[in-house]
Amino acid sequence: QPEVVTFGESMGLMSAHDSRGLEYASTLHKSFGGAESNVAIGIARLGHRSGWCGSLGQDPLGTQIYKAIRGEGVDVSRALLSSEAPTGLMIRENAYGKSSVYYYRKGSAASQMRPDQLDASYIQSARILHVTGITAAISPLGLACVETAMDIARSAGVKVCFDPNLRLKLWTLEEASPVLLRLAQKCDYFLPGMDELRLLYGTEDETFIWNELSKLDAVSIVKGGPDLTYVLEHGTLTEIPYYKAEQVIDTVGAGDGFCAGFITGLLKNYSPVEAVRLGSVTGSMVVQAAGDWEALPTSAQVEALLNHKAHIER
Ligand code: KDG
Repeated sequence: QPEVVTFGESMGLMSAHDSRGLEYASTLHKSFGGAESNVAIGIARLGHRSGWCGSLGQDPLGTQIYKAIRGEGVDVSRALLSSEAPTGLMIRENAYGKSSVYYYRKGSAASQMRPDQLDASYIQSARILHVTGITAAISPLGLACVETAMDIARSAGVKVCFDPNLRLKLWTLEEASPVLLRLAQKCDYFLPGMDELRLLYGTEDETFIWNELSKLDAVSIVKGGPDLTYVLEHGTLTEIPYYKAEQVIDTVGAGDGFCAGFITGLLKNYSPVEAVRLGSVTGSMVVQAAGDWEALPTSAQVEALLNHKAHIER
């Protein structure tokens, strides 16, 4: 039985490595991504039991993703393989110094997942449910799944972590902000970035933002940029410097790596502030290699880094 349950859309991820962008690339690198499966993989690598129960298409991309997530030690016993809809796809390019992603996920299996397909007892027997605003953005059914899962968890005393993960290529800010701010009221740990909060609350005024956050039941963990994370808990604001990455290769997935470390800290009964410290170490390790989840560290790698163990090359 997993300690953490999560679900959301995992998709094929193709990356174009031509500096002129996707239009000119003749080959693509194939992997997969998905914020929630990234978090589930991160938690499993850190030695805790996670379960991912999203929906994939019964197609080559879907079966590859299913096997890869399972191969990482994540429980996929409740994951769905739909014969009616395909696995979603995203293509990333890095052109002229700018990274962009193109989504091909309308009508995907994940966007058609229904709340009645969630196994309530699976969620109820976890310690933590982790959900993100991406699932809320992909379809009305996705939003219904998120709200249903949050309600199931909260009424069973399961803690809810919510990362708004604002994706303006999936919905407009006008659509997203009332929904994401409503979901923020239903969680125990709210994990936005300050940049997202400025957009969601429609203001640059941080005093106003902190005041709004203090009205939530949740502990807010706010990523304040590359150097700093804030924890707002019962009206007390703590600033935690971000663990510095040795080199930055690919920042995508850093937020998920942070969530994986933070949630693992909660499972170890750390305080939110201590859990954020672990999250900042795992988040900073993810950016040191390419890929959304490939560089998520194991607990041994985290320990070696924190204990300054010398690297033996051969
Ligand atoms: O957080 C990384 C994710 O953005 C990525 O893996 C893909 O879930 C994803 C999305 O919808 O953008």
